Amino acid sequence: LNLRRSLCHASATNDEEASAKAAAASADSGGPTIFDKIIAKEIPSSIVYEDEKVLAFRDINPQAPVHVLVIPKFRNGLTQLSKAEPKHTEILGHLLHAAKVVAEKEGIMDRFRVVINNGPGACQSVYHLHLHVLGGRQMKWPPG
Ligand code: TR5
Repeated sequence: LNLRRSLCHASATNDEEASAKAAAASADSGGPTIFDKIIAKEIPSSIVYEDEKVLAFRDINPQAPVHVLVIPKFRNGLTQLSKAEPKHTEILGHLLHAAKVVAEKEGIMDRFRVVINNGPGACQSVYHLHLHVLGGRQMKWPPG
């Protein structure tokens, strides 16, 4: 776990972010996450797009000039993509479409990447499904 922490947190911008991630990194508890407070607007975020089903807001620790998270407002068991069931197909499609709308709004339609980290081994740190929309620089491959 320590190795995983250092692999996943090497780019953390400050101690607060690193410790928030460390606290969340180990498991999918099914409990509330920081994103519930962002959805409830108890914690401010920089909102890029919002509709009745999804919220898109800027990542606090951006990995590219454009780094937006797209999340379902109602988690409905979708702590991570590996929990997806047939009942989730509509919201999963809605999230992907919202990612495209975000790319359009941000002016990166011809050069963006959508990422879902699933589980500790993929550096997932918040257990509320989210799509990362990244762009505004040359995106490299493989992503690492
Ligand atoms: O590592 P995964 O894929 O789970 O992505 C979680 C993302 O949430 C990371 O890129 C974090 O930088 C981001 N994050 C974490 C917090 C946060 C945030 N983005 C916006 N606002 C945030 N607040 C207020 N608090 C966080 N702990």
